[in-house]
Amino acid sequence: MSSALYPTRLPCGNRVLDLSRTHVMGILNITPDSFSDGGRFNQRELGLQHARAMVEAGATLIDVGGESTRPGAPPVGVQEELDRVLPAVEAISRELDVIISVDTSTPEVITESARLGAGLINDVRSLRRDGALAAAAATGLPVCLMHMRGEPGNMQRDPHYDDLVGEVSAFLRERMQACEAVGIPAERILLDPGFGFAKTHAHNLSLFKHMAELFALGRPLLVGVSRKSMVGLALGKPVNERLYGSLGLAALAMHKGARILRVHDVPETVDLVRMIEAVESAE
Ligand code: 7PM
Repeated sequence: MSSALYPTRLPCGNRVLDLSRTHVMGILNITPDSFSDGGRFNQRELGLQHARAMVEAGATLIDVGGESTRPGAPPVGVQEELDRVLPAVEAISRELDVIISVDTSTPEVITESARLGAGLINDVRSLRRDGALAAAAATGLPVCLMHMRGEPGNMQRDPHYDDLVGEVSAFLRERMQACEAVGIPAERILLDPGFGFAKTHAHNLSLFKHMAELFALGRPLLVGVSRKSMVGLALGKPVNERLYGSLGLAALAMHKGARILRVHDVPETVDLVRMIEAVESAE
């Protein structure tokens, strides 16, 4: 399962990601509503502090996001997203030894983040927005393509699949081809099943169980399940009580061969990864 079929050295701007190992990607959400008194300077300091703590705890990537993908959330304007994301990218790039991933679908954010030191484009819309493919191609950076149907605003409206894994796989293959057509080669692509995006609870569980089938696409997988409804519904727990369930899924994703775990709880997940690595590297 974990003997990779792909090259293990992934250049991400001025850093290299070693895909022979499992990495923890820490989530950094930059939204004005996350702190009540949020002046921009204060926001920036808090964001940098949080990023620094995650890097010190062992995150090798920080995923910076300025647009809420929450179902029904109001869309964020381009300028507002730029104002949220770019200062964080700039500060993290200057201060910390980490690969910066930008969680965005917006061409202007892709272009400017790359200029300020981002190393990876993470787009829940798989570069389907106008201009996003060209913008990503021009950066020369790797991209993470994630499965989703529709838009965050309508994706949970009665999702249906005849062949869940087959349809997720076909979608990702089509997006890989769209990338290759604009000059983003397969070697620069990461894939993500998109847990919680246009999927029922049963879909999420089944897709997780059969995740390894997606390795037929020949690219490393990134998995984001941290604190998601998949955990909440299985355990009957609110978002602040989903740590242990999330860690269980992280261990299982790693066992199935996922290479990047996108999480909120970095120290706990890094311990988990290191523990599994200790066993798997034993004689
Ligand atoms: C509300 C709903 C808030 C959903 C936040 C979310 C992923 C991602 C997100 C993922 C990749 C969350 C999500 N999820 N990028 N961005 N994979 N590649 O729970 O699963 O963090 S946002």
